[in-house]
Amino acid sequence: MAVTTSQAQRLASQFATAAAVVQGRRIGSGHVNDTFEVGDAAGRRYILQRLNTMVFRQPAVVMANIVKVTSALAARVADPRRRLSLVPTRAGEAWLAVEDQCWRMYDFIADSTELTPPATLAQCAGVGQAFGEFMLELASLPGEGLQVTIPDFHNEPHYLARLKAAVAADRVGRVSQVPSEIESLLAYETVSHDFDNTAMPLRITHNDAKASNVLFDTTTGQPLAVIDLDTIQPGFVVNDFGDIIRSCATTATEDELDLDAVHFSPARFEACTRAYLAACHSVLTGSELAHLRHGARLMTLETSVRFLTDYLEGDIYYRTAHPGHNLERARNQAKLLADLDRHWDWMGEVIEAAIPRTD
Ligand code: ADP
Ligand code: GN1
Ligand code: MG
Repeated sequence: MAVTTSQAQRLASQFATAAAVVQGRRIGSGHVNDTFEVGDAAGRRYILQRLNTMVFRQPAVVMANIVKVTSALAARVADPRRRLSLVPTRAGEAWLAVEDQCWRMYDFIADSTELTPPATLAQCAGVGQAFGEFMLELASLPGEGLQVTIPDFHNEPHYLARLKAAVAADRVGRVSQVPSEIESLLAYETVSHDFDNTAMPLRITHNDAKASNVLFDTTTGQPLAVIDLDTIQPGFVVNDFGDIIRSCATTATEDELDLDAVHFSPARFEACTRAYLAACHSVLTGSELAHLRHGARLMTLETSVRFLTDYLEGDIYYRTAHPGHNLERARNQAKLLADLDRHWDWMGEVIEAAIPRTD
């Protein structure tokens, strides 16, 4: 159900803002949630978001994870601009339930911007550094850890099975338009099963580690904070690395229509990889290091498969601007995947060379 800015502004009054909320506007490029920037009469700004409960079916569990993570970060990261901070409701809760919807508020990180996509190699490095440091901060999260909020979120065989099911059902009659797209993605089935994660530790991972989920300081150009914490749950670090690469080591955004403009960028790959490993290599195991490039391939495959599946199911999951939008994104990611694959051996060499040596 669509939500208007004035509805959001009204709901904002139920959170513990410093003064009455007097303004609001929709912002962000996310495909799933609704995000608003609101301001109060005292001139303070906040982020108000509606969690998409069709996607996040257990909002209480999502928010319990976010409370744990933001509390742990508050204890470790002194600068409030370098982490997300929840603003509680006036009743002292972490979030607001309105009918079956979940709303929550964060402090606004001023003078910051998302980069979609990063324009420079330094910005690519900033994304790698931010997610590397974020993982490191959470590696020692006390307590019993986090709960799973979306099962099978990065399970490639699961997504390929869903694509096959969507093809078989052909609910909206689109299958006949895209036989080659379906065939080329299903050809990756062996690859997606050829990934032994049994030796890798389950960690607290972000699981949506794309470039737009890092805020950069508009004055210094440095990375500030990792945001968009809804998908944080136990996972494999290689998937986060993979999403960094998918979203940064490309010459175009996910929405680029001209496939000739979509290429894997070796220089961007190298910048992200060096910065990521400089930040967090000290905690990564041999198996994780050996599988980083698998993460890049799997996350790009997964994203293409999920966009194509949503197209075949009638655009029910991602926010789209027009009927072919999911198909365009699926083709874009498939192009990137094919190009990335041509650099398979090279990626392994770069990763190996980017591991800082202590001896
Ligand atoms: P989505 O799930 O829709 O991607 P995000 O949590 O990533 O939502 O937020 C969408 C956008 O809103 C971000 O890319 C960023 O531009 C802006 N944003 C989110 N949180 C903050 C914040 N605390 N301070 C400033 N801007 C923010
Ligand atoms: C969605 O919400 P957003 O735009 O940050 C999706 C990710 C995809 C991404 C592709 C919960 O992220 O998994 O990788 O789109 N989030 C969810 O851009 O499905
Ligand atoms: Mg986001």
